[in-house]
Order: sequence, then C-alpha cells, then structure tokens
Amino acid sequence: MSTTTSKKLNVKTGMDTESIKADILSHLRYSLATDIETANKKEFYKSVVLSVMDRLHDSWLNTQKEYREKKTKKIYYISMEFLIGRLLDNALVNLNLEQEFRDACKDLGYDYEEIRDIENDAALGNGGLGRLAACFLDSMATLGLAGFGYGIKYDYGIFKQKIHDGYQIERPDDWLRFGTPWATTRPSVMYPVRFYGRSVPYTDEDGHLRFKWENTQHVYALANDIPMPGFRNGVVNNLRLWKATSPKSLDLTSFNQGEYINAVRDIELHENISRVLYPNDKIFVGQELRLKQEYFLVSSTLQDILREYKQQHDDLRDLPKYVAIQCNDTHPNLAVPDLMRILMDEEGFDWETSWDITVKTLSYTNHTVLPEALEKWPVSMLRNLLPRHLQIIYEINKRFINKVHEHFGDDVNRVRRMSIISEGEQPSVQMANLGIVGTHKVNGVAALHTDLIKKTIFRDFFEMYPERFTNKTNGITPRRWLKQCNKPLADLITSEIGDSWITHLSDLRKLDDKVNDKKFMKKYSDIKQQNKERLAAYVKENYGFELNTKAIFDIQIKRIHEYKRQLMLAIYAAAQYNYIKANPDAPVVPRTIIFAGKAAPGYAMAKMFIKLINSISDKINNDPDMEGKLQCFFLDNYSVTLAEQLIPAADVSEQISTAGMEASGTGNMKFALNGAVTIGTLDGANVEIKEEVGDENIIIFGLTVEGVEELRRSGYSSWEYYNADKALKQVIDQIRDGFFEPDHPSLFHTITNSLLDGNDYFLVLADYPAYAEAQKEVDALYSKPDEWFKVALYNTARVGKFSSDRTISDYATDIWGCEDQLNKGREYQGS
Ligand code: OX2
Repeated sequence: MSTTTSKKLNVKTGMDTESIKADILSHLRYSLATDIETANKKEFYKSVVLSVMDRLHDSWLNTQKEYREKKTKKIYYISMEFLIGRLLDNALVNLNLEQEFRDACKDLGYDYEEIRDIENDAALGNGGLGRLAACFLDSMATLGLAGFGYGIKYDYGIFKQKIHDGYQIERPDDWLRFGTPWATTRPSVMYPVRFYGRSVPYTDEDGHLRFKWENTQHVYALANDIPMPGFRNGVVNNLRLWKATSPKSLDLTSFNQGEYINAVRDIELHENISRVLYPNDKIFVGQELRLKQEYFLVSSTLQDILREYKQQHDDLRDLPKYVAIQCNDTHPNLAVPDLMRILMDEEGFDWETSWDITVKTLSYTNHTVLPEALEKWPVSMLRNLLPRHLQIIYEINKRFINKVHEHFGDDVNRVRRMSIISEGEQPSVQMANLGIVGTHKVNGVAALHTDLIKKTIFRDFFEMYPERFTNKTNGITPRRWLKQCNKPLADLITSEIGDSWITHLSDLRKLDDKVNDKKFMKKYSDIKQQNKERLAAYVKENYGFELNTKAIFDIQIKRIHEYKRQLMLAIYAAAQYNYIKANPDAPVVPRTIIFAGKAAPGYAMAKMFIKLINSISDKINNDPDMEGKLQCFFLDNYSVTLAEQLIPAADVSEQISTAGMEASGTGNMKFALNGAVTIGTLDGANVEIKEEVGDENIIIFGLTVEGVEELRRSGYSSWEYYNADKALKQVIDQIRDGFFEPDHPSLFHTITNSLLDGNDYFLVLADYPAYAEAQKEVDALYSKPDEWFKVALYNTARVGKFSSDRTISDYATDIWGCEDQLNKGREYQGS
C-alpha cells in the first residue's frame, strides 16, 4: 500500500527529521484519511510505521533484485512459529533512525514511547522455538545472507493470559483487529494447497509406473510479507506468512438462502487453517487441524521456493546448490515427502534422483528430548488427508529399513525403534525419524543437548549416520536483547569500547578490563538500579504494587512447565517467608522474586503452579513482617515486550530445569548479557554459559544429567528428601494443609501428591537442599556490591558466543553451504 501511495504523494523518504515529519503528516492525510488535529494515537502510530516502511521499500526491492541477479544461494527457514514481538524499535535501530523518528514524533506533539507502545506484539509463537526463529531472521539479514522466514499468519497468536483470583484465564489475542501496517499482502503470490483425494497409478510414455494425486480439495495460501532489515547494512530480507483463503468466491444469485449460508460456512472452514496458533508447548496433541496447518505451510512454501527457483535456474538437480531449507523442529517435516512428490509426480524424476535432491536440500533442527513433544501422526489421519504423501512415506520407510538391515543385520528391535512408521494398535508416522532419514543434517541446539540426542532418542540413527548429526548452540540477537531493550547499558558500553559489539558480540570481552575501573563500575551498577526503578514504575502503574528496588530482583520468566521447576523457586519463596517469621530479628538480604509465564490451556499441573505462586505471593506481600525483606509477584501475560522490560532489571536469572530436560534455553543468554547472575543447573546452554563466564561467575547447583540418571536408577524416594530437610518439609506441609489457601485447604493436593506419592519425577525435592544453599551464595555475594557487580560485568563481557550471528554463521558454514555469503561486501559501516 505505502509504495504506491508514496509515489503518488511524492513522499521524499529522506533520512532527516523534517522529511520524516512530512511523510508522517502525508500518510495521516492520504493513507488514513485523517489529519494531525483529529488523528488518534493509533492512527498516528500507523502513519509512523508507514513512514518507516517507505524507508525500507527500496532496500527491500534492491536486496531481492541483487539476490536474483547474483543467483545467490537462498536459505529458507520454515517454522510454525515466529515470535517476532514488536517491530518498530527494531526497524529504527537497524535503519539507524531512532533519534530522527523520536524528534519527528516530538515535533508533532507525540511522545515516541507512547506511540511505540501502541503496537501489539506479533505473538506468533509459544516460546523459545519461535523466538529463536525471530532472532535468526535478524541475524541472517545482518550477516547479508539471503535468508527467508516462512510461516503462518495466524489471526490469533498465543492467547492473552489474565490472572483472576490467582488462576490463569485465557483470552484470544486478536492482534490483527486493526490490521498491521507491517505486512504487505501479495495477491500475485497465492498457491492452491491440496488435501484429501487419492493416489492413482498410471503408466507414463516410457512405461514407468507413476502416481497422480487426484480428486483433491484445495484451499489457497496467500502471501503476506513482513520486511526483515539487517543492522545498518542495506539488506532487507523477508518473512513470508501464509494466510488461508477459500477457493470459493460467492456468486450470490446462484444460491438459495440455505445454500448461501452453507457456502459461507465452507469458506469459514477453509479459512480456519490459519485461524489460530496451537498454544501447546512441547505437548503433541494430534489434532487434524494442526496437521492441516503443517501441510499448508509446507506445500505453499515449497511451491513458492520452486517457482522462484525455476525463474532463475533450469535444472532442478541443482536445487541443493542454490537452495537450503531448514525445518524448525519436526513441524515442517512433511517437506520430505512433499518435495519427493513434486519431483517425481510433477517434474518426472525417478526415485533416486528425487531422493538425492531432497536429502541434500533439507535439514532439520531438534529442540527437545521430551517424548511427549515428539510428533507422531496417526497413519489413518494421513491416509485421509494426504494419501499420496503417506504412500511416499511408506516407500521411504521400506527402502530405509532395507538399509538398516544392511547396516545392522537382523536386529528386529532396532528396526522397530528406527522405523518411520510405528506399528501397533494405532500405527503412526514418527516425524523425527522421517526428518533424520530424509535430510542431510540434524542439529541439536546446545552441546549437551546434541550429545544427549546422540546417546538417547536418536542413538540408533547416530550409529548409522554419524555424519548427519551436528550441534548448533542457540543464540540471541544483540540488537533486540541489548541495544534495544537496554539502551543505557548499550550506550555506556559503546562509549567505552566503541560499537563494534553490536555485530561482533565477542568484542564485549574488552569490558573485562573495566572491572577495576571504579568510575565505570559505578555507572554500570547505576544502570542496573535505573532499570529496576523503571520496572518498578511499570509494575506500580499497571498493578498498583510497589516493588522494593533495594532488593535483589530474582526473576524466572518462561513457559510454565514442570521440568522448568518454577515450583522450586516458589518453595524457596515460602521457605524464606517461614524463616523471616521465625527469625524476625535476623538480618536478611532483601529479595523480590518475580515470575511470569503462560501455561498451556490444557496443562492442569502448570496452571495449578500459577495459582500456587499467586497464593504464596499473597501471603508474603500482605504480611507486614515481610516489609523490606521479601516480596513475590507474578506478572501476567508474559510476552517478548514484557521480557524486554524485565531482563535489563534482573539481578538473578533463574535457570533451574531438571538436568537433561531443557535443550538449550535462550532466556539464560539474554539475562547474562544484561548483567544478571545465573543460578542454574548444568543443563542446556547453562553448561556453555559457565564455560564462557567462568566457574566463579555463575552459581551452579544440583544434579547433573548423570546424577539424575544415577539417582533414578538407584531408586529415588522423594519421601526421604522430604523427611530430611526441615524447611522443605514445612513448606510442603503448608502447601498440602491449606496454609496458603485456607478457604480451599485441599486445593494444592495435586501438587503435593505428585511430589510425594508420585515420587517427584522432576526431582524438585532432590535438588532443593542444594538450591537453598546456592541461594545463600547469592545472598552472600549480593551483600558485597563490588564483588557482585564484577561478577555481573563478567557475564555481560563474556557471553559473546551466544550471539545469534555466531549461531547463524555456524549454520551457514556447516549446514547450508553458503559461508561465502557471510558479510560479503556488507560489513557494518558504523553509526
Ligand atoms: C525450545 C526448547 O525447550 C528450549 O530449550 C530451546 O532453547 C528453544 O526451543 C530453542 O531451541 N518447543 N520449544 C522448544 O522446544 C520445543 C519442541
């Protein structure tokens, strides 16, 4: 919309405040039919974004043109989730126009922050997996890679969480209610996505047996593009989100009333495919609509990739040379049979050639070892919905099983474990197995996690294809997670060591020398204090609750899940409460414990944790004896935007999962970068954070992966731990006996039962004593501010490895074969 209007309006798209003002005014009038006198904030926000878009369009078009002309290898990142959050700050940071837009807003009578806050988060993701995809887009553009995201434009992103009487309530996230000015609809880019029908054999002219997928029904996928600017390098890549639209257009005259209503309902059914993001994080719920969504994404994306490819290249056998496709978890793994189908059924290649192209083009990232998260689609569902694909999957499996026999001999158990199709009462397709067999690289997301998948869930496959497995430790973009969200710290760092860190995060090592620079350290610690006060002001304004900014800000923010053990921090909060009650005169280091996170709507235990945290918080916060000593608070509706406020204000980062269960974590990296001290287990990327920052600068406690295994093997009894630790026992008794919820004394029995009679699968009790000791270490360290801030600074200075720029460079080199593109001619020019 804005490109055409901008021409018509002769918008200057200059980079100075005056031309920005002119454009904003012009968009108000000519794009939105209002003016500066009558416009409301929403309209003003919209015209600000349209003015930003004007400044992106040329680079967007030029970038694509350059890729075409140079026949650049393209990287397609397919993901069911892109948790991109707000885009305005990010676009302005990357375009280097923050100040100009601020000034323009101010001159026109608006406060930039207020306008920025109008934007709804694009919350098209559940958590880490979706946020990782968003960081990757930023890094691909910044590194000058021709990297494109492909996803779904859900009408409803992750639900909004409200807390009512301590309980989580879900509300729809109608983020598109007023449209989004960031997305450009492309009516010329629309593909039919077929479902149902049957696979019909026939003999082609050369006498070969072939198959046609016939009698299908279809829905259209319509492209919506969101620009993804790199950091000050003129590159603008693209995130293409598909929206489902009905193939039917209504011819009103041909319907009687009943038919008309039915026809409209059919349209609804078609369009349901892109209606809502499934809110389950790491729990596979085999809904047919979800399978439809996955195929909808894969089919439209592959059609788009191949259409573009054919415009530039003649021979599909060169596909792996010019195209790499990364599947973000197993959700897009139908790409394996779909690419096979296209190459064989539509392009006429034989099996071997098609297989070679498919495997070399595709790769797959695993994000979890949790068995309940692994996708297993019932064969019956696939037979109905995608009969031709199922047939291809059977053939892939047959040939693969032959190979397994060749490799391992007649090992029936191994064959059963490795089969893509699991037999049994309800045979199903194991999407992870399909991903390993049908792609050339499989990666884990942290060193420990990759080792684990090789040893556990994918052990057989690793023995067969060791060269396929590779580690790519996750990362985060320093643009959003330092430059943008913690401007005071970013400015301080830049004034000391220059701004090369923004694209070369390891340059932060230069800060190591500053630990003895008193002036610098004062500024560094003052910034943390300011950030805490900023957060406190936000909480005061939105919740009427006053945070104690003199206390340690101890923060755990992430999805609520038993393995992440929010319960352990809640128990600690209650134990501190008991301690202060029993020892009113004992000195304590004041603490403010903050939680935020959503629970999957169907995950009863996680929802109960939220209620428990709120009940404990009420007890603590309403007891005058706790004043100045202890607070506990649950912030509702956790989001990227909320994380951007919380992380810079944290003193302590809680990363306390049961060892072996958190594949990587990425919040851990964001906290460390912003100078929070991690209290954590040796799990996921915590292990590598420890290696980078040094043992003295991280507080590690609890069982290791081996310790967990050993304890389970030798016969863990949670009762023993319960009986052995007085403070722990007291809290569990209180939870069980209604101390925190006197009106419903048995409310938390599901929790205490799972801890005691259920034998505490996540080993909260086993790790609790070590955790309580580790929290004492936190207190002791915090009591010596000079020491504390040294540790904090070492965290900021030494986590350069966890830039997603590094992660993406590793993918480019080891998986995508496009290392030659990295930073080519696109080095950061400086601000
Ligand atoms: C998450 C993992 O739980 C987390 O450890 C990791 O950092 C993140 O993915 C990005 O790799 N869904 N979300 C995840 O895994 C799955 C499945």
